[in-house]
Amino acid sequence: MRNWLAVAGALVAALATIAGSAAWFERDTVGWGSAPPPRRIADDMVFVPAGVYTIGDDQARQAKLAAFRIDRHEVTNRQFADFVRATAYVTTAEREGSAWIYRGGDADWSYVRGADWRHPLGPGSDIDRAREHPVVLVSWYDANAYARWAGQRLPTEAEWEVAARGGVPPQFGTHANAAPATTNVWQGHWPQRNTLADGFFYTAPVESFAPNRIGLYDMIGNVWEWTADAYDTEQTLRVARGGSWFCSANYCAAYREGFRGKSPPDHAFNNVGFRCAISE
Ligand SMILES: [Ca+2]
Ligand SMILES: [Ca+2]
Repeated sequence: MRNWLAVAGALVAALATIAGSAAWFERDTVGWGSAPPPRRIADDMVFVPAGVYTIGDDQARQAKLAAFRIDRHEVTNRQFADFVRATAYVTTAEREGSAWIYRGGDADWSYVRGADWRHPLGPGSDIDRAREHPVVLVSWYDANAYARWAGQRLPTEAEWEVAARGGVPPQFGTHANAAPATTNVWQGHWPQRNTLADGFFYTAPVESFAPNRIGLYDMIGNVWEWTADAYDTEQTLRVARGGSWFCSANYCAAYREGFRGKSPPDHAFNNVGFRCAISE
């Protein structure tokens, strides 16, 4: 099973050996679960004024938007835990008993029993030291359930892109394939090498990197973010945006504002999360 959000060229998935996986986990100590210095994360939102904005990846299109606010950072494990505590919500992955995780090596994505938002690397993993990391292994339905509880909603695809661009119109025909230096993506050639130049193999605590021009963190990288919209008229896939820690230049150069990722709404991956928006 390919991660729909990995996009990029075909690659035959081969099962990683146990030894191979172990080696990758060893190198991961700097990434998933590393304890960030204690700091207070403000869960506020950023205002985006009404307007007609130019967006698009290869081609300009106009998006007419009403004013809205969007979360400054991806929804964290701490926030999602508050939701689950208040509602006893059970996620899609918990109901199904399995979810999609990447365990290093060239096995691509594995449907792992016991993987869910509390166990983002499967059984034996936890989020004890990852309260301020983005929640992962949440389906599109889970993201919507959280948003409803919070009195919010998922941003539309256009809202997400306008916010990510932060007022800078797209420059067409200038896609840089190289990984951006100021966000959590995959540096090096996937899958053989992750240089960890950004310090993280998996997720980073939100707000670990500089914000964009309007104060939004991790719009690009860290985790893909579900949006409200269907990918096309077939309505079977939902759009996610921004790329993730899994995106490398050779496999998934999706770490840009205009790139349209897609995934079935009931799939949960450990590189996909979300943030919320609210209409003014
Ligand atoms: Ca990284
Ligand atoms: Ca992100």
